Amino acid sequence: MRVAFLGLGIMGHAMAANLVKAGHEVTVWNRTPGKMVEGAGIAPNPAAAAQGAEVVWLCVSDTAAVEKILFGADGVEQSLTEGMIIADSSTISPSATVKFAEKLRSKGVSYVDAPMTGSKIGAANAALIFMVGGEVAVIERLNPLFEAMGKKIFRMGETGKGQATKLAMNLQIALIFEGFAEALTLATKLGVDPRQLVSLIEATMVRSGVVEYKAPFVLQRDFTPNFPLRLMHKDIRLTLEAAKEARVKLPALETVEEIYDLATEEGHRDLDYAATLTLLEKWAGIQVKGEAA
Ligand code: NA7
Repeated sequence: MRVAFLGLGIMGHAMAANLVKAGHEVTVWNRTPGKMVEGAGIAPNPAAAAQGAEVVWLCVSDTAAVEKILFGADGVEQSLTEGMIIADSSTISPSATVKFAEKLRSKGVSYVDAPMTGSKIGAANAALIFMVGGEVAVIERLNPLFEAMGKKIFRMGETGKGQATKLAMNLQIALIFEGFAEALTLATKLGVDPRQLVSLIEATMVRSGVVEYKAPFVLQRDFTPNFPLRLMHKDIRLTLEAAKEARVKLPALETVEEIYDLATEEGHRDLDYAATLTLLEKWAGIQVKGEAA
């Protein structure tokens, strides 16, 4: 398929590379010039990238970036053709997604929101899991692209439902990790070896994929970003906004947001979100260590 891929960050770069590998005709664009994907064409702006494309795929930071790329100067809007599909793998606002889709529908363009999970490693290995919103027939047309980048697709409903699902998923990751971090902090302060606590967690119903994935990094105090704190912070804010729009109260997430605010003030925005643990440690006056004390 002829695909324009817009946004070559950690995720987007690997996804575009996998589209090329699968034999698709890909043209890429990135806001900051200099990023490229071997085997793909490069366009100077989103409108030029979208020229003649069957599918325009986005993967950028936030709602404002998606809006600018679609509707700003030299935006995709300048190159729309009847039957084109726009797919967005950024994590952005569900209600803004619905508005963008409505605006584009009047021009004969379909919109699919396709945020994903699987992080950097999943993107590199074409093992992403997509949670998708859009019409069934449109999503089916995108199947060769989903298969080139991921291992599973879940259709969650109409356009916007992919983003709604992604927020509900990341809400759980943030809260599960916070629970784990608070447990490690308390146990350490009370004299329990954190490695023993982790072994116990793994043997009981308290275990979780989040803990299993994060524990080795935390015990080694390795906070290099797998999922940067700044992006989890953005997702927490998006989730609270979406909840407010829907008149839903999320008291636990509101509290966790404050921890992300403080972690950002402490300069941790580019570390992994697991670095939120360091605030708890500071308040408790301890450090969680992988080695026995
Ligand atoms: P990264 O690695 O932070 O990359 C972000 C990308 O978004 C990168 O290509 C940026 O371009 C681009 N970006 C950011 N703001 C803009 C604006 N205003 N206009 C155009 N392009 C922009 O993020 P990931 O790849 O890890 O994640 C991408 C999304 O997937 C995000 O929503 C996650 O929550 C999930 P730059 O190179 O900085 O010019």
